[in-house]
Amino acid sequence: MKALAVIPTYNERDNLPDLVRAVLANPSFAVMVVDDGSPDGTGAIADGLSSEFPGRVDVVHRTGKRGLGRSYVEGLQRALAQHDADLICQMDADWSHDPKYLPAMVNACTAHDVVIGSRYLNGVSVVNWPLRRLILSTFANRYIRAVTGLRANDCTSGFRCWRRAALAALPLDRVVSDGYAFLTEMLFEAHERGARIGEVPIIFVERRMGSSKLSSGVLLESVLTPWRLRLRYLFGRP
Ligand SMILES: Nc1nc2c(ncn2[C@@H]2O[C@H](COP(=O)(O)OP(=O)(O)O)[C@@H](O)[C@H]2O)c(=O)[nH]1
Ligand SMILES: [Mg+2]
Repeated sequence: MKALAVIPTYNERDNLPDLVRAVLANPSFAVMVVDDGSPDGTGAIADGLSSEFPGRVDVVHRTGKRGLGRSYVEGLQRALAQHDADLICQMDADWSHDPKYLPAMVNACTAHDVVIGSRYLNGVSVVNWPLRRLILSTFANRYIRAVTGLRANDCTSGFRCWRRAALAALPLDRVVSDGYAFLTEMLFEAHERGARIGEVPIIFVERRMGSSKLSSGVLLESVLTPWRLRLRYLFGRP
């Protein structure tokens, strides 16, 4: 089965080259980098990788307002429109989502429509996070499960592998949130459509190079989105 890894980037110059090489070490994989005009030149580095691996690295240079959710929408829509991969994965560029887990996720897609690389499947497998961030993330997941009815242990993981048809069934252009809330919203849309959601355990290691783009606006949105999703579920889409 052919697979495509969609990787959003913002200032990931030091992480991207080795990461792309590690993903492409799997012969069935191609990569799409969705760069948001990174000031550190990540976009040009991605172009270089595209020349180094002809036909295996697609690069999207976004302009205008930057955002992780917007980048995913654009990248995933393009993956469906312009690539013929059977499986479409999403992963971060900072090595927190180690490509070594991709084969297990791809395998699990034989029995599931979307497979999550999960930090909270067997207890907690997160390395190098400050305690407050760990508490925030585990609390967020309990909260999301309670409010939305999703059952996955890690609803906010950005490490996912989709069967093409399950991804194509989602109304990507109507997903309005950004950041982590975007990930919850996508999973909720899939759940509403009867997608079989699976999880594979990963050990998530906090980035060593570059910096996190987590912001308080993104956090507030994550608190409100589960309620919006639940209300929409109860009362139908406006
Ligand atoms: N295209 C794009 N990528 C982003 C943006 N913000 C973050 N990213 C990428 O999304 C991934 C996760 O971001 P990160 O800052 O590590 O978030 P954290 O892991 O939650 O701390 C990384 O690959 C980032 O480069 C953005 O606004 N646009
Ligand atoms: Mg990160």
